[in-house]
Amino acid sequence: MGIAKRFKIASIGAGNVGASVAQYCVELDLGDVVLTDIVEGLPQGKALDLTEAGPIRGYSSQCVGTNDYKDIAGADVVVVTAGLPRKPGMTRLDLLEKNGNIISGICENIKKHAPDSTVIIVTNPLDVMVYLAYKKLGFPPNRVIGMAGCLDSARMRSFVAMELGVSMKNVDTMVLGSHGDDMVPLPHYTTVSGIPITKLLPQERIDAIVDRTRKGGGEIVALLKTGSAFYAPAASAVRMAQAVLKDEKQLLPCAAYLNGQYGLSDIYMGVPCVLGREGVEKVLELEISEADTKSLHKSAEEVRTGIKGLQELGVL
Ligand code: A3D
Repeated sequence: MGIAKRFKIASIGAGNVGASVAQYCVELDLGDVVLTDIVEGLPQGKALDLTEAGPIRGYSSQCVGTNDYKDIAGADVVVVTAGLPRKPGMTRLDLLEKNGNIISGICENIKKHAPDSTVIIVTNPLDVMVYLAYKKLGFPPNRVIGMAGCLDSARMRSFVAMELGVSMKNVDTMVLGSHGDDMVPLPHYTTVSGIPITKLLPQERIDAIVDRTRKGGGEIVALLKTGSAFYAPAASAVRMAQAVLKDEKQLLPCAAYLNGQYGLSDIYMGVPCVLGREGVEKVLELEISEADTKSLHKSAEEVRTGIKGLQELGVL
């Protein structure tokens, strides 16, 4: 029997999402975690606290906290959550300049210390930040992935399950496009144990679920009042990290680099991806309606506006 490899995961940003990423990783015994932040003591304190939970929760993965990027050396997967979260009333594009500069600096360090890693970006505005990271890292596009569709589809799955009173595990769905109001949830690819939801719910309930999915991030922001969602975002990023580390060939919606698929090029957008050891190993081109194609292209326009914004600001 071969000896199992002990993976290393770097979680950059030890805030709400980053610390939850670390927690889910150790709970799943996915690998050892290096939690990194610019705030002194924050990653060290959270890492020590997680380590002390280990004997009770029964994991053997280790978590260390650091302010020094040298410690991410050898990471197999790097999850980037550093940046400012969206505040109530703030659009994702408001965050552009601030988070753009943060991502640029972090990419320099990833390039230097973990040049062979696969990078998962979570920082908003997601589709623009992952494109920026791809440009700054200079890695092949399959090794730079954005987390959004996985979260948006998890939200839609939970809303469908709540509506029908069935297990969330029975619901499957697909959400394309950018992470924001222009995302494209696909009810026609949403099923409950193989049954299309179009056979289970009237159109107006489906429309309401689609609308709630689009506004899912804002719903949590409005409830929390400070900060934004973190449990489901972290769980989604860890789902993706697991698919890469364990070479699972999982079909998940992720923000991937497009090179002509869906009629879009040189842009990151949410599309169905097969995730494995090589990162995005395949992008699936689904047959979608004319209206959905139109929404997808509208959503791409939003992303291009963000990219242009970064160029005008001199960040890209
Ligand atoms: P928060 O709890 O504020 O944590 C952010 C952390 O980043 C803080 O601890 C900061 O100190 C740290 N940080 C800032 N600059 C740097 C830097 N240069 N290097 C290292 N660490 C730094 O926020 P959060 O964890 O709630 O959210 C983090 C990001 O994820 C935000 O941009 C959110 O908008 C985004 N987010 C995206 C999604 C998606 O679905 C795409 C979901 C949830 C959150």
